[in-house]
Amino acid sequence: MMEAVKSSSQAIALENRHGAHNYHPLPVVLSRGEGVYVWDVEGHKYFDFLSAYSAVNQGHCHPRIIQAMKDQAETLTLTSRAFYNDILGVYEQYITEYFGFDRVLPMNTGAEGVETAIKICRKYGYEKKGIPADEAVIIVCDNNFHGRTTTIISFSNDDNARNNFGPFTPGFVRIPYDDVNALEKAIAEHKHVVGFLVEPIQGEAGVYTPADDYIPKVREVCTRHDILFIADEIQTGIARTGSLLAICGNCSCQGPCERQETYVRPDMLILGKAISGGVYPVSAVLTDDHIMEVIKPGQHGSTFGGNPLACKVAMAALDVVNDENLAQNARKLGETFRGRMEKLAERCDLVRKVRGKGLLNAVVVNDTPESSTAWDLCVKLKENGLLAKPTHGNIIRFAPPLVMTEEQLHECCDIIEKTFETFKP
Ligand code: IF1
Repeated sequence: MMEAVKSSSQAIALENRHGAHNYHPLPVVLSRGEGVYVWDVEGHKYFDFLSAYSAVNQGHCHPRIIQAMKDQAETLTLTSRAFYNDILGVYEQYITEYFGFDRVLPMNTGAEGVETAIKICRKYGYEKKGIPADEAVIIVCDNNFHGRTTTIISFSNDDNARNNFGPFTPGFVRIPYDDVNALEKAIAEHKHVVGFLVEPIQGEAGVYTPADDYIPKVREVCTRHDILFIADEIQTGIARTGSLLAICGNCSCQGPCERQETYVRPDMLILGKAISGGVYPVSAVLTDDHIMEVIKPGQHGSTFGGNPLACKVAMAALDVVNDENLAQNARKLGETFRGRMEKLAERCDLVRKVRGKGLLNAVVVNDTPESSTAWDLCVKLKENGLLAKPTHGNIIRFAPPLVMTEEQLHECCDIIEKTFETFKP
């Protein structure tokens, strides 16, 4: 058994020597997490304002989720789908009722969930709509982020994510985000459109929140043209934006949604990240019988997909979302956060713009995307006890765990304001 590291610098040296350099982390080495806090190897305490890219919505090491994991881990972790087990069916009923769909296909990572949705959508087009073989087209948006598999980066316009990974998967058309006319036009111009894959808020692009009527109009257009509306809620779902799902609009129901008038129901819903509270890789594609039935035995799956451990963890994590009213807390604290950041913008030139929904927010720093200002600000924030990281260039994403209290949020705003107002480039 290898020895634990004794210092942050030792941990960094080990990663630099033995690991792929596929990330450029902030210079902090975390060794413990609890609720909204994380600690580094030397014992310094920080507020976590990234939540592992919105996977730790329920807070680090939530006791109910950890206990569920421990109990199942001591019982049965993985059977593969070669056999039944006594947990998967219970989970499938739980999650389909929780989100209001007939069926779920359980996977592990978000990208696997997106790939699964793409495969189901294409197969539905061929087998139910008579689209000619290999002619299916799925429409996506500029500046999308849906994962990093070869097919998914095939429809990315982020050079960093796709350069030198070709050849790419065909069958995708990209249109401007938040532009329903562009969707209509793409449908008119391409004969065999089978689906539209979209993030209700574009996270990695810099927390772009579209017009309030964008998603409802997408729903209307997809219905009118009999095209599957596929919502990628991997980052925006699970209460992050102040309702159970970002496509819930402004209702604050804790789900399962009573189909309030502001709820827009997609044909396929893709979930990941906080579906497990960041404790275990869990993703899911939810849809209805007439779509999911195109998948027959042996046509899709994965070794770990729907394993008993994942199912137990996910049920506990989703219980926490409901029982602790995380969507309502995210909505309330998000308004407080944006209010304070907007006041900061009035007195601090460094803040160009604040945007977001619930506790998925971003501050656009008043400098060029090529500048290191956003990064330098995040290093200062770390020194002041708060961890956040730029998305692209000059945009800092602020996304704390949804269990944060009002008092803790104000303490974090104090840190952010102090850091911005004393920043020396
Ligand atoms: C990284 C951020 C990126 C996602 C949406 C699918 C996936 C993600 C809307 C894939 C994953 C993660 C991946 C991670 C950084 C983070 C991220 F936006 F959340 F910040 F990259 F854009 N759909 N997002 O956000 O899920 O396979 O990762 O489980 O790759 O650097 P995954």
